[in-house]
Amino acid sequence: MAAPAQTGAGQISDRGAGTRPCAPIRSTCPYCGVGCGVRLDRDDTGALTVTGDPDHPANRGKLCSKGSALAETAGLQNRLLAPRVDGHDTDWDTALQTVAHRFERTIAEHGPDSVAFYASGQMLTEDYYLANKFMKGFVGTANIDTNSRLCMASTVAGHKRAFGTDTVPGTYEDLDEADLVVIVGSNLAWCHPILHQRVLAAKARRGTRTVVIDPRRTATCDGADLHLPLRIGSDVALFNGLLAAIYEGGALDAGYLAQVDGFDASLMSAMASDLGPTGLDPDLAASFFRLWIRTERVVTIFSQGVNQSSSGTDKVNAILNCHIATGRIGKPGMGPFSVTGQPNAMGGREVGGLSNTLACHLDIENPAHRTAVRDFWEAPRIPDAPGLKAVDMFRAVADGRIKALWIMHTNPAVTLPEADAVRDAIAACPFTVVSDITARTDTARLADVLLPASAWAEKDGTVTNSDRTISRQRSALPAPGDARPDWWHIAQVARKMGFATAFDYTEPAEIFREHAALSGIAGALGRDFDISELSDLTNRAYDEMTPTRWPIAAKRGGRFFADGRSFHDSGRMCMIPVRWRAPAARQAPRFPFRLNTGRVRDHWHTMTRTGLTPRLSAHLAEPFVEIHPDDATALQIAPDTLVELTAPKGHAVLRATITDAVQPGTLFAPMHWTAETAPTGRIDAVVAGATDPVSGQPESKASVCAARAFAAAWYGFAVSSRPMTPTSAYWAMAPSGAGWRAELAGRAASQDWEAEARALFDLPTAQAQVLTDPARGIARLAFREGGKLVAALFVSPQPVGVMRDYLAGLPDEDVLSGRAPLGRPDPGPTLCSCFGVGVNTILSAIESDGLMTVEAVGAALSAGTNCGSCRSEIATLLTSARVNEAAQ
Ligand SMILES: Nc1nc2c(c(=O)[nH]1)N[C@H]1C(S)=C(S)[C@@H](COP(=O)(O)OP(=O)(O)OC[C@H]3O[C@@H](n4cnc5c(=O)[nH]c(N)nc54)[C@H](O)[C@@H]3O)O[C@H]1N2
Ligand SMILES: Nc1nc2c(c(=O)[nH]1)N[C@H]1C(S)=C(S)[C@@H](COP(=O)(O)OP(=O)(O)OC[C@H]3O[C@@H](n4cnc5c(=O)[nH]c(N)nc54)[C@H](O)[C@@H]3O)O[C@H]1N2
Ligand code: SF4
Ligand SMILES: [Mo]
Repeated sequence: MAAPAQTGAGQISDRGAGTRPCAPIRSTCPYCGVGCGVRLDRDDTGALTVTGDPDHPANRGKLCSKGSALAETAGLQNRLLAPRVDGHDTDWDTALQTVAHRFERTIAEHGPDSVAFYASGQMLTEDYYLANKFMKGFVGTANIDTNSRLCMASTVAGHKRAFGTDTVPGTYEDLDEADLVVIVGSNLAWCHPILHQRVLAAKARRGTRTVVIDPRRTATCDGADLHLPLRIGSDVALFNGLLAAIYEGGALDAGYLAQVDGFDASLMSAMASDLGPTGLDPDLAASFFRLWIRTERVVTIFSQGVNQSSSGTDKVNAILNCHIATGRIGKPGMGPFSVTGQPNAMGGREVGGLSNTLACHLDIENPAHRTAVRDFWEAPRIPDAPGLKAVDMFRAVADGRIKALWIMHTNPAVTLPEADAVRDAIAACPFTVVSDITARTDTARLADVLLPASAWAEKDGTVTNSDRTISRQRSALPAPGDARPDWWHIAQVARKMGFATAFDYTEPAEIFREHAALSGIAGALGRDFDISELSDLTNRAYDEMTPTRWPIAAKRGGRFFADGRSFHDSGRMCMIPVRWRAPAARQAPRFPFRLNTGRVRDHWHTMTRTGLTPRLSAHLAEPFVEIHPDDATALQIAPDTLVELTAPKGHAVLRATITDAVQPGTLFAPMHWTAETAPTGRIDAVVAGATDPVSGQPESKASVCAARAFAAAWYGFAVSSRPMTPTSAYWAMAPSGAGWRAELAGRAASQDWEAEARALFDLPTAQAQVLTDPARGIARLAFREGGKLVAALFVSPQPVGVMRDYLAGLPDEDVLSGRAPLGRPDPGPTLCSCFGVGVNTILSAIESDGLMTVEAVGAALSAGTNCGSCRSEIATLLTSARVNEAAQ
């Protein structure tokens, strides 16, 4: 089978002048922090192809399912093409003047702390640097925070406590050279797929052992040597147990410890700790400890299961303590390794985008650092105390302390905890500016001023990935309409506010040079982040820059901490005594469930890009909640029905996925759905706003809620060649190859399904074929225009049992039966999105051809042979097929 097309349609014809075929351009994937290199090719029709860059050190040519589908998301669908003020398109000058004027007036009347900027780990370093310079240096407030507060803040705080700076010691090569890789609170297989494949390749090549520590059984557990399903929030107890075992097992590194502060207190705390809170079988924990103790080369990967917790910073230090105590840090094949989520989460840390950091890993509370930055920027002022952290920032918006707000490259009305309150706060804010590539987001819909941003393939800059490698993003397409890069939005507003000299940039290279020069000052002040070698890059050298990891090898051997020296004033490493605390929200009879949240394989956050492609939407097409079979039975929740979650501050309705992958009493729901795609699927409406006391990071994985069956009087499945306008109590809509598909449900059945359907599809006159059985509550309707099927609706009192993937293709056949003509099999939900292979197809091939391995499935069906992101799910199907066979 040929490789799937990776060509995006329709980008060029509407982009006007400047479009021409070009030599392959090297750039970086705009999704996760792995930071894979991509090659962008444009043919003479202007169509874009995106392939992996074989020369990039992060991925050596590979891409995961999201990266492989990039070209399909580079079109103009949903793009915001002109600035808008109060809902009306306008010119840039008017929009910029409006923003500058309102910001100036608010500052004049209420002081600089009455304005705020909410930025994003997806902004390029140049954009981010400028946002920080603008707010901290020129507006004069530290009220700039970023969605990295929801993502990396606990790691930043943990690193600073241990190392004196926010330094990630790991490199990707460590994963190739480790003998043990421990994966804590990270679904690496779905969220950092190319790194996961790297770990699996090392396993196949040299027998690397892997351990997964996650309360859920995830795709990452497949093939792991051990899975420790600890209780949510109990990691500190587990790693304290490990530290005690390290001590008892004689695995301390006395030489390294000679340069460490805090060992005795940390050990005492660890010895006083017990494994009770983890709920783990002591033998299982003991085998993990033994493996860790006897394996010198151990890398501990961690991400949101660690960070997004009210004890997130302590979890980070509990992990770091074990590596420091054994001296297993900063040497080949060993070290703690926080993997970053967003493509430029690391760059955001370098520019100091958080409200409690300055720039280049300098500290806002350090007078010498402040003076150095102020002098460098020639800034009129610089705040001497941290500003508001994300959750508090939006509380300040709600209570009126913040009166003007600029949101760039993030969608807080969906992704912050207590999202309904956040949405209402933004709506009530006297002045909100949103810079986005589309107006169709929950946040953009609330903006007073909308500024159109150039998208990923249209702009230039740099990003830094999880292992500190700085890579270029390069433009391959002209920006459509009036879209402009984010740095330009900021520079223009700053200029109009009277800061013309300080924001007199014409291109990103100038900003990058300035950032690199400032890092030299930070380096001279003893900081880790010093890329001043790059401060005199010519424009051409910047254009041609190849991936560069800091510390730049020549200077410090490319590594940190192997020598036991830290960036604390004392130069000593710090172990931090930590004690387990329960998650902030307590389970109670009214809210008996603990709610865990996270990601799915093929979607990126609020889906403004991945949601455009049918291929990526076919893997999981609607919001769902994983619930344990015992709980489902107790609550009389049947498979595929809907579940209603209620929490003190919000509620959600989601499809039930009954599975023992989650523990009894816990639920898992993904974070991706929005008012645009499934209004009751906004899971952050249910998530409480508790935060970590040190980092301010929200506890996105341990809220409490109640669950019950949603009382649906009817369920519906609809397909249409055009977007639909559902109004039912529950709906979720996704693109399909031929148009759109939607799942629907309501509390009361309609008396007139034809009228309902005509309104849903906006087909007042199309020819209808209707089959209803009011007694059984069944209705099936098909609509044709010019004889061609354009829409269909299937209604039933139970979850609708039709062949969804067949119907989604809007076949020109009699579809009222809901099934393909006899003999044509139903492929089922897509598992391999590259080759469009469904679950049923794979299962029947396993059964009929006796396939035993992922490779055999690949050889028979191609599934899993391109990006490989679905390989662990194929392995799970193979296992379950074997289990079924054994049971028969
Ligand atoms: N497909 C996809 N990939 C992505 C993203 C995306 O949206 N989609 N987003 C990117 C971003 S910004 C980020 S931050 C990363 C996030 O990457 P991950 O951190 O891997 O993703 P999550 O699914 O948020 O959470 C990881 C796991 O933490 C577990 N967990 C929950 N509570 C606990 C706990 O108390 N202890 C432990 N040990 N584990 C726990 C959850 O069960 C979950 O499996 O992914 C990046 N990559
Ligand atoms: N319950 C729960 N909540 C979570 C999490 C969780 O695990 N559970 N994870 C948290 C984490 S780790 C993260 S990182 C956040 C992510 O949450 P967000 O950052 O809020 O989500 P995104 O969908 O990535 O939002 C990015 C926005 O930028 C827009 N955009 C795309 N390209 C550009 C561009 O070039 N310029 C501009 N200006 N805009 C652009 C997109 O259209 C979109 O609206 O969510 C957090 N929220
Ligand atoms: S792993 Fe996938 S999403 Fe992450 S950077 Fe690579 S291709 Fe992009
Ligand atoms: Mo993130």
